[in-house]
Amino acid sequence: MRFSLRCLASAVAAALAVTAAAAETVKIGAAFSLTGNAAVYGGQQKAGVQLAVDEINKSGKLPGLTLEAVIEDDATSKEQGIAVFQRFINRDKVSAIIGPTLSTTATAADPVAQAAKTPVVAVSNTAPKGITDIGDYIWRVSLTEAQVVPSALKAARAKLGFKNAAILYGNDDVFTKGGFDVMKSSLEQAGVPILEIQTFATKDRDFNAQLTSLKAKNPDFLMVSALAEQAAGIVTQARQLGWNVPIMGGNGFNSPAFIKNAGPAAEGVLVGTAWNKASSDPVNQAFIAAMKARGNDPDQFAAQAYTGVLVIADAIKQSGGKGSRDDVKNGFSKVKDLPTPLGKFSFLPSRDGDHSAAVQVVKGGKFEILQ
Ligand code: 1QQ
Repeated sequence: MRFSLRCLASAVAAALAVTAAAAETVKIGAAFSLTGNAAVYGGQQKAGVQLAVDEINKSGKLPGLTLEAVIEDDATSKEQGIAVFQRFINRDKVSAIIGPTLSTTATAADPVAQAAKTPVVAVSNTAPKGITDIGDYIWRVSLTEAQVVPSALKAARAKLGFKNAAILYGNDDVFTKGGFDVMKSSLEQAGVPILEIQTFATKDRDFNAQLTSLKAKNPDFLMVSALAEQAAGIVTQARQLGWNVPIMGGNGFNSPAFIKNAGPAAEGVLVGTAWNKASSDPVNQAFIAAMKARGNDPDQFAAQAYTGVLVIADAIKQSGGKGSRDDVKNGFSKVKDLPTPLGKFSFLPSRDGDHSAAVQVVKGGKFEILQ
């Protein structure tokens, strides 16, 4: 009796060991701004990652592997971004990291991952320079401002026919500064004279001095490079000054939180986007339906974060389905025309993402794709 019980116990133990081996866990760390100035983006990003992980685990796409997302708050801060990356690398032994939310945070945290040979997938960093050039472990799903703004500007000009422009931008943030550089060069290349350029700092909430000065030059078009919270303040204060100039924002405007905070002042504001929410592609439609079923109306940031997980899963598959850090990194270059809510996704030799972009306009309190 005792012998057979022991037999049973060891049989159970063996079975458990087989089960454990059959479902090895691959951890993905996700560092998002859940608090602080960029918190409007982080909640959507978190929901996107969770949905993708659940779907991949259910799909059997990675036989023998279970993905696990470890999601932490980067608090919209460089210091916290570094601390979270260190925990992911040393404590959680993640196979890859998604995030952090802001380019500014990434310039501080990504070098930590690069030094530890831990692959990073940026899903919302859009500063053209200073992200993927950190090193060969840093990859990016999010289109840069250089990939989105020039065509968005062209579409806006075709619609509005403006003859000159002005720019307002935040000069102490890597994304808002990088976005400004692209706006300036795009206007110059399009032969649109820039009548005035004004700046602000991330902590600013009163933009009346800059707006009054810009308004006095009477430009036909205003481009603004700002994070969502400042974007709402800028647009609201411009309209309060009685200035009805057409406004085009950079990627910071792509959050529904911008519309919510700006209210009616947001109407008509244009912004280039990496996610064509109106795309009838079944992958996009399934993504939207699945997010809505979870009570979450997705935005571009959710779609990009979701895509980040799909890209990591595909990289693991392409590299033989094991899921070590180097498997993930080596698999990235094999990701080709992957179906995602953003369209067919591949990486460029620069490790930046490659897929189509779109332009949206605020209409009736919602983003609508400009046709
Ligand atoms: C960046 C951005 C922000 C506007 C979005 C998170 O694009 O910091 O690069």
